[in-house]
Amino acid sequence: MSFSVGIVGLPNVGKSTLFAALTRKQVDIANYPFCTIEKNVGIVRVPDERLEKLTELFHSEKTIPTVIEFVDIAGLVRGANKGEGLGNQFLAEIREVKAILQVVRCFEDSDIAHVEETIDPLRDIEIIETELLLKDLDTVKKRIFKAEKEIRSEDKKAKAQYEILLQLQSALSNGTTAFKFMEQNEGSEKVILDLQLLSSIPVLYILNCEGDKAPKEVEEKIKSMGSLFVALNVKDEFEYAGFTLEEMEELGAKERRLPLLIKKAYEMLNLITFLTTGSDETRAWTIEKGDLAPEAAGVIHTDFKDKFIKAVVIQWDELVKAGGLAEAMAQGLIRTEGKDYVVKDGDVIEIKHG
Ligand SMILES: Nc1nc2c(ncn2[C@@H]2O[C@H](COP(=O)(O)OP(=O)(O)OP(=O)(O)O)[C@@H](O)[C@H]2O)c(=O)[nH]1
Ligand SMILES: [Mg+2]
Repeated sequence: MSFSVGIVGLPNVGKSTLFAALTRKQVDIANYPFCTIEKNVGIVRVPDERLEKLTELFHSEKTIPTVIEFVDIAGLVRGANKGEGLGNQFLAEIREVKAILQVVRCFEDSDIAHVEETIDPLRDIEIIETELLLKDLDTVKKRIFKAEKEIRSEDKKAKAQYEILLQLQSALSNGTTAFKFMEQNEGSEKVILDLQLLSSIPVLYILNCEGDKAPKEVEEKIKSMGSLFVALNVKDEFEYAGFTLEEMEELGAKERRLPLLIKKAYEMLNLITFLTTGSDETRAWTIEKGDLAPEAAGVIHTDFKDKFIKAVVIQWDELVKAGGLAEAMAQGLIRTEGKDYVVKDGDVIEIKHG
C-alpha cells in the first residue's frame, strides 16, 4: 500500500524546500519560478512515540515505522487549467495523490520573486482553488454530456446520478469544492469519487511564514473554510532538518514543526496505525479507518487475510502500563477478537491464522 501526499502551490513559494526538509533528499531549490519541472518523489517515516516505548519494553532488535510518500509537484499559475505555465501535465500529477499540502507564501523577502508581484496569501489560496475548480468543471461538464445520453434510456439510477452531477456543477461554479459538496450531500460520494476530481482531494494548508506565525486573517479565513493548516517556516525546517532535539536546544532553536505536519497529513489520509511487537521487532502498520481485523492481517501477509482465525488485541498504553504481555494477561487486559472486529488506532495485535 502506498499513500501519496502532493505538495502544491504557486511557483517559488518553498515547495521543494519543504520536500527536501521532509525527505532529506537533494532536489533543485532555486530563486526562480518553475525551478521544479519533473516531480520529486520521496518516502517519509511517520513519527510515532508508541514505537519507541514498545521497542524499549520488549527489547526489540528492530523498529520499523510506517511511511507515507510525498510528491513535490511543479508550481501552478493562473490559467493552468487552460494550459498556462506547466498547466495540464502537473494537474494530472495532482490527480494521483490522496491528499494535498498547499504551500502558501506568507513570508516577506524582496529577494525572492513572487509570480504575482505582491505578498497576498488569501489571493494565492484563491488562485490555486480556482484553477482546481475550473479543471473540475471541465470534467463534470463532459460527464454531464455523457449522462444526458444515458438518461434517455429511462434508467432510474442514471437519472439520480444526473441530478447529482447538475448540483455539483452549480456548486463548483459557485466556488464550492467537490470535497465540501460531498460533506454536504450525503450519498453523493459514489458518483463523485468516480470522477477523480482535483477539488475532492483534502487540503492541508502550509503557511510558510516568519517565526511560525501566520497573519491572523489568513488563519481565520482557513478556519472559516473548515480546513486545516500548519504555520511554519519552510526554510528553518530545511535548515534544522538534520539536527537532533538536543542539538537544536544547544543552538537555541525552537522545536520544529515537521513532525506535526507529517502526523496531520497521515490523519488526513484517513489512516490509522496498529502495531506488532516482540523481541525481533516492533513495527507500525497502516490501515484505513474502519478496516476489520482480517484486513489488518492481510497487510502483514496476504495469506493471513484468508486464513484469519482470530486477533489477540490490547491497546498499546495498557500494555506498556502493565509492563509486559504476561502481566497484561494476568490482569485480564488482553482480548480475543473475531473477524468483525474494527481495528483501533494504537492496537497491539497478534494474528492467529490457520
Ligand atoms: N526568505 C525565505 N525564503 C524561502 C523560504 N522558503 C523558501 N525560500 C526560498 O524561495 C526560493 C524558492 O524555493 P523553492 O523551494 O525552490 O520553491 P518552489 O515552490 O519549489 O518553486 P518552483 O519549483 O519553482 O515552483 C528559494 O530561493 C528558497 O530558498 C522562506 O521560508 N523564507
Ligand atoms: Mg520546486
